[in-house]
Amino acid sequence: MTVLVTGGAGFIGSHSVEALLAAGAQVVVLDDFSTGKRSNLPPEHPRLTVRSGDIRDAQAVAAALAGATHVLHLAAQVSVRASVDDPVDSSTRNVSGFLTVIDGARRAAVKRVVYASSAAVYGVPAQLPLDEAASCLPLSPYGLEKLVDDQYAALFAALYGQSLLGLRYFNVYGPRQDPASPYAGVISRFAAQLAAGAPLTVFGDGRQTRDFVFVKDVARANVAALQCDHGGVVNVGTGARVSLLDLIAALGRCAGRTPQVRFDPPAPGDIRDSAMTPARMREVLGFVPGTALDEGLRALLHA
Ligand code: UD2
Repeated sequence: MTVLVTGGAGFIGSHSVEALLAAGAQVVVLDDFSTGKRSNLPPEHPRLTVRSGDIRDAQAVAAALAGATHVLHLAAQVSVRASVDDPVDSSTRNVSGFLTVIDGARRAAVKRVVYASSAAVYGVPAQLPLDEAASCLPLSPYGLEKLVDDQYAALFAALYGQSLLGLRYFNVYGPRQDPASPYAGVISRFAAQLAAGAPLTVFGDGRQTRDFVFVKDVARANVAALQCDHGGVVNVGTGARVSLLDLIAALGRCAGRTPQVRFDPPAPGDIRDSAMTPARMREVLGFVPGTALDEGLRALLHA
């Protein structure tokens, strides 16, 4: 297969490119390098082409699609908070950009499109663990944009017979996630604070829970999703629920020292608990994440 990976120089993208190259695929990366880095990708590889371009530019997308059999669409404005600060800019990337890519794929008669949706579509969980039939009431423009993407994908499948699958990632962590951004995920922030000898800043009491999934497992899920032909949406996580206090204990074990912790007021709009059921992920992708939390944290701390 020849796979166009949009956002291929980013965090999840670059790990996915590695997994696709290891699986023998031909890979074309399209990235605007706003947050992605060329250095996240192998310097040279006979089956890798890297192009600079914007997913909102239909010509750039069409050019990158030449010869592609599959698309892995990961390019996006990935920050919930940035979407709250500038919802218009966020929607041009996450809705118009998304539409430009799936419509380009349709015109190019690409066989299969897999794209990044998000657990953010669910909002405050009506029940836990979340399965894919749970109600969706997003709390941010970002969550709404991803939900609109899921609806566009369903519509394109019905209207044009296109093969599309959305992956609703839970809390992805691992090497190359930028800790510097104010929007960074909690694990990359804690890892950076630990490395700097600074206290880990917990928002709230630390008893909130998340499903933390290692980025190389997510890359494997992406490859499996390209190789199957199911449509709709699939939750991607581990099925486990980890509190921030558990996470801090695990970081301490992996670093070989007890981290200092500072408790700050809870973040506004924070969800208390998040958890997914892995049933559809197993059934549709035949995929089970293989990386235990301690193993993933060690890989991150020693990256
Ligand atoms: C995740 C996703 C977000 C969206 C959302 C959907 C990441 C980075 N973000 O947000 O894109 O999909 O899920 O529900 O995966 N926290 C601290 N200290 C810090 C940073 C965070 O205590 O320095 C807390 C934070 O208040 C929250 C938890 O850690 O309770 C996880 O925060 P996060 O920003 O990593 O992820 P989340 O679940 O809010």
